[in-house]
Amino acid sequence: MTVTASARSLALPAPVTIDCIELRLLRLELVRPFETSFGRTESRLIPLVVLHADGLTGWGEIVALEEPLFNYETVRTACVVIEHHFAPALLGAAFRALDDVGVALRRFRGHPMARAGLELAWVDLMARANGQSVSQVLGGVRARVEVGVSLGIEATFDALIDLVAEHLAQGYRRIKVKIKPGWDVDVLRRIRARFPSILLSVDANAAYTLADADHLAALDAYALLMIEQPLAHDDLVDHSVLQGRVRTSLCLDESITSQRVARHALDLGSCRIINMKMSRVGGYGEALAIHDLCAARSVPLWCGGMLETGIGRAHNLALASLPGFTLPGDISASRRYYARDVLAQPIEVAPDGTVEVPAGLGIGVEIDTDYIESQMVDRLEVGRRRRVAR
Ligand code: OSB
Ligand code: MG
Repeated sequence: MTVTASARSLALPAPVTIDCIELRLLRLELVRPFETSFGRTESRLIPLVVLHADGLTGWGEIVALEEPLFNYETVRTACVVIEHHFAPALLGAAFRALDDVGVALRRFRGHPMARAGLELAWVDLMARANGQSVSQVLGGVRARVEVGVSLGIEATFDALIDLVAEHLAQGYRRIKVKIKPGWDVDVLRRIRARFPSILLSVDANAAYTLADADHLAALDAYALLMIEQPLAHDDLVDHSVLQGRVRTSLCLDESITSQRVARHALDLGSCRIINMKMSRVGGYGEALAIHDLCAARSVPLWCGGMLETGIGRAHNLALASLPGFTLPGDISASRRYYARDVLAQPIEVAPDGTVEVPAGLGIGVEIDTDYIESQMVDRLEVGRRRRVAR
């Protein structure tokens, strides 16, 4: 399957002018704390992006954590860089093509999650204005995508085993467990004793060093689909050495920050699988470039997650409908993380472990603006919203 160039080069019939950029900051509690090697998250502070252009609206989400634990960004740095740098570069500009927002921000360095929040909102707006779904605009080829679930570090082995069983019963097609030194081999031994043949992977979030190579090679005994980001968040070279010493495929998450870095990682043999997070690479433009690179080289690709609300999740579903996504993504049901999502209809996982790609306009989901309003703790508006009668 190939993605047609016409889908990608799609542009609005006439340019629209971005007149206002809103950040609506929500505080949402997680249904249970999520612990990784870098820390424990109990609730999230989430800036939703609302882009306004000539009476049209688009929605995006910023997934930065409150502290710089995953990458260097935080909720606050994202808000500051948008308010003072990114928004002024977009307001008043006339845009029509898919990559116009990305191109307008190209001269700025870094801050991919802030950048992605804006780009996501723009692509939603553009698809809506064009009467299409984001999946259609991108050249998506699937109506449903296969999903797995990411399970955090728990207080006891039994608690984790129960969660694995619960999520398998819900249909999830792949289980990923978070690991760190002291919570790895024993966990896998117990999971494999109970579930010998499930699709299983681990994610270390950069908790090990090359000095742990022999220890990590012991994970080869558990028939893992992959070991995700075992070494430093910005490393490629040590991962390449490690890949030479373990049989299990390495997958990079934190380290893959652009198409160029992805190419370097593949050329160096630093990984055999790539985790795609649009927010980590700066949005749709860079994500599509990485998708095309992986597709051209037959490198397995899957869509990662950052505890998104339904808005970020809907964007991830649209992206994961592209042909190059060949492994189940970390795109779980709304209820995996939130008792109540920001959507009128929560995202659900079917018993066969798939999620429907929303087919409505834009990201294709109905946004519950009243609920968003009720959970809002702060709001930032740059530019002036024009009242357009339509
Ligand atoms: O490394 O994939 C990760 C969540 C927050 C930060 C980093 C990661 C994760 C997850 C959860 O693993 C993915 C999800 O279900 O959204
Ligand atoms: Mg990861």
